[in-house]
Parts: sequence; C-alpha cells; structure tokens
Amino acid sequence: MADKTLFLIGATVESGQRIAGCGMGPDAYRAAGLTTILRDLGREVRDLGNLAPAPLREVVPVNDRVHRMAECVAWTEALIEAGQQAATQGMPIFLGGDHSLALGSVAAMAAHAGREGRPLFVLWLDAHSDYHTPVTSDSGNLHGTPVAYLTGRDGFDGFPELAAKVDPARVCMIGLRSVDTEERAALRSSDILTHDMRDIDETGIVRPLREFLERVRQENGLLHVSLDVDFLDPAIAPAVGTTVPGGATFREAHLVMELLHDSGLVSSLDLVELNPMLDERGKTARLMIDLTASLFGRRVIDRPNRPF
Ligand code: 6HN
Ligand code: MN
Ligand code: MN
Ligand code: MN
Repeated sequence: MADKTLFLIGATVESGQRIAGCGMGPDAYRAAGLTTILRDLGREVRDLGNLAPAPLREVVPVNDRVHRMAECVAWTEALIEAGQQAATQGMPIFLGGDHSLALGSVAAMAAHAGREGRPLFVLWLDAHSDYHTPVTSDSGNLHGTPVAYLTGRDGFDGFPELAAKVDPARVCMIGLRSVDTEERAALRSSDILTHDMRDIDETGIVRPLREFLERVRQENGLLHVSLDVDFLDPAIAPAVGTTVPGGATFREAHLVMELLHDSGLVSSLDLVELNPMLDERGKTARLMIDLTASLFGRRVIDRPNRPF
C-alpha cells in the first residue's frame, strides 16, 4: 500500500437493509475528520465525493422477500466502475453505506487484481458471515449476501456478471458471532477461513491474522479489508443496526489495524454499516476513523516494523 494516493469513494447505499440512516455514513466520516487524519499521516488524499448509483434497471428478484434489489444492483454497477478506476490510480477507500456496498467494491477489486495477474484476498471483519444468497436469506436484506456473491455462489441472477470471482480459500472472516443456519451449512462445505469470537477469546486475534497475512504475502496477493462496524463490541460502537454483543474490543480492533499496516499488504478498504442516526455523540464514527488511522500507520511511539 506504500505511498499510493488514497481515493475516498462515498456510497450512500442503504437499500441493503431496512433501517434508515446508513446513507449518512460517508458524510459522518468526513465530519469526523477522515481526510485530515490521513493527510496528517503524510498521505495524499482525494475525496471523490459521493457516488451516484447507476440508472435503475428492471430486475426480477428470486422471491418476494428480497428487499430493494434494483437499487442494490444499481449501486453495485456504479461501485464496480468507480472502484476499478480508482484502483488503477491509487488505493480506494469505500465509505458506506451498508455492507451491500461490498457487492461492488470487492467485485471491482477482484477485477482489478485479475487484470494485474494477482490473486485477491479478502479479510472480512464482521459479526456476521454475510454468506446468504438471495435464495437462502430469511430477512431478504442484501447486506447479508456479499461474500456469497463474490465467491460465485448461485442465486444472484440479475446482478452484474463478475469479471473475476474471489477464491473462497482466500477469504478470511474474523469476529463471527451471528451466523444463520443456512450460512453455517454453506460455510462448512466451503474453503472460507472462519474465526468466531470464541477462537479469538481462546487464541487471541494475532495468530489467525498473521497466518492469513503470511499467505497473502506468499502468493503476492492484493488484500481487500471489509470492516463492518458490528465487528466491534456494541459498547464501543453502538452506531449500527445489527449490534451483536461480544465483539472485538478497542485494543483488539486497533491491533488488527496495526498489524495490517505493518504488513504493507492492504490494497483497498471498506468502512461499512455506520448508521450515524444510532450514534452517541459521534463516538462510533470517530472510532472508525481512528481505526483507519491505525491502518495507515498511526502509532504511539516510533519503532521498527515488526515482522508479521
Ligand atoms: N451485515 N444474517 C442476517 C441477515 O439478515 O441475513 C444479518 C446480516 C447482517 C449483514 O453484517 O452486513
Ligand atoms: Mn456485514
Ligand atoms: Mn455485520
Ligand atoms: Mn437470516
């Protein structure tokens, strides 16, 4: 990730779920000072503003539970386009918006990696596995589906054809504590690496992360990090519609970001699911940008990078 220009891409998408407010996420990050924090770390930042979704097309959902599919498709199309363009010039940071944003952001990065002839790895920091398809989802909320789409599961008729799929064996989930029955079954028969909070409690958060980063490095991969606010414990990050108790602590989350920085491997980032309407005096927005600062090298004292 060296010294690439950082491109902020706002996506006010909230059609992936049913609680209003996520669409204010990009501006909340700006108000909390994201650009300044990154510039203070010596980075060049270009804020591309908020993206417009592609024109709505008529789509036929697989069933009538699926919520606002046409809008999610339109956002996905726009994000695939904008993400690929930014990736050729620098490092995209996608500001959501709900997690359906990742249908587009990761698809864009997979296409970009494909063109570079490198594999894309995805680190999914989330309480949830987001591994439903529109067919298996009970809620019909498409923010619960991006990992299934990106790894090429069936059930996404009407969504853009993927230029490149993500190999499930290159997806690592950390923070899991709410996985639905159908997701659990599908995960069991996939190669996705899953680390639930019990694993983190027992072995710590460093070991699974280092093992994954080591693989990214060995395969000369690009690494996309998708950070869902609900990865964090709701006590420190209340501004999300899908809180689940028992999440990552303040220090666990910063440590993940610090190790990611030291690895030098991250090539794109999603900050998703922030709902400023549910925040307490901006504390979740601030925590999310402070975590981003750790990812871009903010540290308390200077020390040589440690091997990861
Ligand atoms: N997220 N599994 C639940 C559902 O509705 O399918 C929750 C999804 C949460 C989505 O974390 O972005
Ligand atoms: Mn999520
Ligand atoms: Mn989640
Ligand atoms: Mn469900």
